[in-house]
Amino acid sequence: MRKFIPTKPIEGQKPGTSGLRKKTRVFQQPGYLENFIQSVWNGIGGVGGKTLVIGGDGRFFNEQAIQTVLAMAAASGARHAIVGQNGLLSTPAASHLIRLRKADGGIILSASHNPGGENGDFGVKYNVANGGPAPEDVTARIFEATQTIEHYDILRAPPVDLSVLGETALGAMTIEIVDPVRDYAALMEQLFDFAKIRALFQSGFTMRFDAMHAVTGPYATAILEDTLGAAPGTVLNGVPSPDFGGGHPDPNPIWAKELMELMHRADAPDLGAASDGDGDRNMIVGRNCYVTPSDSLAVLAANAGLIPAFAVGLGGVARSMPTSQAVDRVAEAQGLRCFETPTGWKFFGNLLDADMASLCGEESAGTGSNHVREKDGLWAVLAWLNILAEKRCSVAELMQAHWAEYGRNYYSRHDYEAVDSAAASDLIAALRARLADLPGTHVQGLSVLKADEFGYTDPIDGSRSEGQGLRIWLSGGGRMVFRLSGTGTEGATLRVYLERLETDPDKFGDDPQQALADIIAAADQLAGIRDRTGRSAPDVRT
Ligand code: G16
Repeated sequence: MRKFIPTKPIEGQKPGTSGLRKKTRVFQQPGYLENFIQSVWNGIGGVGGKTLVIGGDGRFFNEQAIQTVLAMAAASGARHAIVGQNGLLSTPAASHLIRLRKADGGIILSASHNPGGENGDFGVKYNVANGGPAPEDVTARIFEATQTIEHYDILRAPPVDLSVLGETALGAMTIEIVDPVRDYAALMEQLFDFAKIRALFQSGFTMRFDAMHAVTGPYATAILEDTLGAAPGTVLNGVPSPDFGGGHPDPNPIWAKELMELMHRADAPDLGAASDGDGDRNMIVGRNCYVTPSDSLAVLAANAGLIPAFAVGLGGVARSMPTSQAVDRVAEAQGLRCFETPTGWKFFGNLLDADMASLCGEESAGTGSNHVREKDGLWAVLAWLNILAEKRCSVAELMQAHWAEYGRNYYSRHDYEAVDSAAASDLIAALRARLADLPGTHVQGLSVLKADEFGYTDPIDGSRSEGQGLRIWLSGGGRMVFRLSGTGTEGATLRVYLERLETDPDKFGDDPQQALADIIAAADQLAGIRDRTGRSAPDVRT
C-alpha cells in the first residue's frame, strides 16, 4: 500500500565531498533517511519509469536502508531496481552496473572509509547515468529539495528477500537481485592481461590483499585467488562485516597497520595491497616500500602502455589539486594533457566522458580510469600486478627507476580530526585573508613564491567551483595546501598537504617527514595550527 507521509525539512542534509555522511544513529532517526531519499527523487525530477542500481558496502544499517530505498523507489513509480545480492555492491561495481545496464542512476549506501557500526558512520550517495557521483549542480538541487520537503512516499510492504538471485516485484516495480561480483570481474578480465598475471603468480610471486573486513573481500577472492591463481590466503579479512571487524576501513599505513608490519618483515610477500569500506580506495606497498597514492598515479601513467586497456594510449591524465605533482612531470615527458581538479571524484566525470583524461587519481588513495566513473581499489591493484607481471621487478626497484627518471615528490598529508568547527573555519579564513600578502615573505628559511585559493572551471560544461583549498608555493619546489575535509562526521577535519620535489638521487631514501620538516614547520607557522586548534601534532599522517 502506498503511503503519503507528511514531513518537514531536517537541517544539515547537505551532501559533502561524496554524498551525505552522518553518524549511523543520525540516519536511524525516524524519517531521516526517508527525507533525504525523497529529496534525491525530487532533486532529480522524480524516478517515475526509471531504472536504478542499488547497493551498499554492507555496513550496519545497510540492508534496512536498502529496504527503505526500494519501498520509496516503488512508491514513486520507478520501473526497475537492480540490487546487489544481500545488498552488497562495491562503489566501482555499482558504477559499472549503472553503465552496463544503462540505468538512469543509482543509490550507493556507504560512508566509504569511515568506520561503521551503530556508533560509526553511514552514508548515502546518488550516482548519475554515466555511473559517476552526482555533479555539484545535481547535489545542489538535492540539497534545495531537503529544505522544502513536505512529504515522502513509501510503499508499506514486507521486506524483499535480498539473498535470492533473480527477479521479484515490489508493487509495480521489478526488482532484480544480481551477483555483485560477476559483471565487475568480467570487466576486469577485459582490461588487464590476466594470462600474464596468472604466470606471475605461477612463478612464485606472493601477495597479501587486506580487504579490511569490507566489501572488496568477495571481489578480491574471486579475482585474485579463484581466477588469477594467487595462493589461498592471499586475501586477508575477506568476509564483509557490518562494523568492519571493529576497525577503520581506510587503506593507509595507519589503519592498515598489520599489513604494513607484514610488508616490513624479512619474509614479506612481494606485494601488499588494501582497499576500503566500499572498495574504491587502494593502498599499494612493496617489501619495505610504501607507495604514496600520488606516486602510484605517476607510476601507472608512466607505465600505462603495459596495460592492455591503455594500449591505444592515454587520452590524458587528471589529479585532484592536493595530489602531488608527480604525475604532472610524467604527463609533460609523454606529451599528455594533465588536469588539476578540486577534491572529489565527481570532478573527473566530464573529463572521463569526453576522453580528455583516461587515468585519474587522488592523494586520498583513489585511482581509476575511464572503465567506470568512480575510483576503483581493486582495479588499481590489478594495474600494479599487470605492470609487475611485465617488468618482473620488485616494487622498490620500480619506484627507484621512476624517481631516477622523474625525480621524487616527497609528500605527506597531515590530518587534524574532530577539530572545533569554528576554530577550523577561522584558521582558513585568517589564512585566506593573508594570501595576497604572502608572496615575497620568508618562513622557516623558505621564501613564499605564490599563494592563492583554488577555483576550477570545468572545461566541458564551464561550471565554476570556488573555495577549493588554499595553496602556497615555496622556494625549492615546495608546496603546501590547506583545506577542510568534506567527508568527516564530527567537528571539522583540517587537512594539510605537504610536498617537495627532490631531484638528487642520493636523497631519494629519506623519511618523508624528515624530508618535509621545514615545510611542515612553515605550514604550522603560517596557519597558526597549534595556536588555533590547540593540537600539537596531527592525528593522522599519511
Ligand atoms: C571521498 C571522495 C574523494 C575525496 C575523498 C576525501 O572519498 O570520493 O574524491 O578525495 O573523499 O575528501 P575530503 O578530503 O573532503 O575528506 P571516499 O573514498 O570517502 O568516497
